[in-house]
Amino acid sequence: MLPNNVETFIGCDATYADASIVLYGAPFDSTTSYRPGARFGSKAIRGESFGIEMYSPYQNRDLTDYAIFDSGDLELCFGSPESALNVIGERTRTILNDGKFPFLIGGEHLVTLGAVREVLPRYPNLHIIHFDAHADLRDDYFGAKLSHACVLRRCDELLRATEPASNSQATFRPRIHQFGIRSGIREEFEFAAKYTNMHRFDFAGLAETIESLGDAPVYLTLDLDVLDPSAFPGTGTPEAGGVSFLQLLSAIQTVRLANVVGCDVNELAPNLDASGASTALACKVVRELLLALAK
Ligand SMILES: [Mn+2]
Repeated sequence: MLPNNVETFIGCDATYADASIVLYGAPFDSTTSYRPGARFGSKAIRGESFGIEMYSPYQNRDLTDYAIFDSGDLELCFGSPESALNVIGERTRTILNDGKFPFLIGGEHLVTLGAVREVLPRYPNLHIIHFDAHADLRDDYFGAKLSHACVLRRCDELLRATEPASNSQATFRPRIHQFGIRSGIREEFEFAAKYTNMHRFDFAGLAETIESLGDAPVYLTLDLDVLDPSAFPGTGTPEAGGVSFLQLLSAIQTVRLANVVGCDVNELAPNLDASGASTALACKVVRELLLALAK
């Protein structure tokens, strides 16, 4: 008897029954507005994860200490964003129904919507923490409502559709908290001023935001292009002026203090960085997030 050739993210080989965290990949980039390649992100992260260690000297924690299951990549229709979102949603729902933590790896940023559609009904008081270079608050992108440039706008619609009546205009409290944002059209920034808690350029204000949330459930969506392109060039829409890897690690340690109920990491396009350093960085971000969120 020989084992099957089954590749997982390094150190994530628990059985599904035992696992508290479930990884799932969404290899989808059909709405990417500039340079494609994020469809290869989840597979590259899984494959290259064997180039990093399971142990984190930052956290003194090791992936072997936790039960994490990697369910592999979903099969998604590249020609139909709605179909792809449905498949992502089905997998998210299964993971949540089984009492486990959904950890999605993109893919482009639109994949987040598939997960949030399922996490929100379970946690009606959900807040979203959003790390990104881009506001992603366009109402449409050349007429398309389902685009990675609109994903937080679609999430905002979902959140505000479930807003309790007590949260009236006068006392409105945003439930989308954005950090690192340094790109968008004027209308997105005007929208953010009204409806989201946007912090430009870096993570200033993150600790205060997390503290204000208390025990409220939080979904973390991490677009890796929040990083400076000097550290992370392998992405479809690089924006100069981003945060450092160490700043991002520090922010992850802050988010850890929140009641995080699901997360995703997206927008690695491994083909756009021939050195492989962007993929190696993404692997390390996934490891650090897993270790920070594992119970
Ligand atoms: Mn982005």
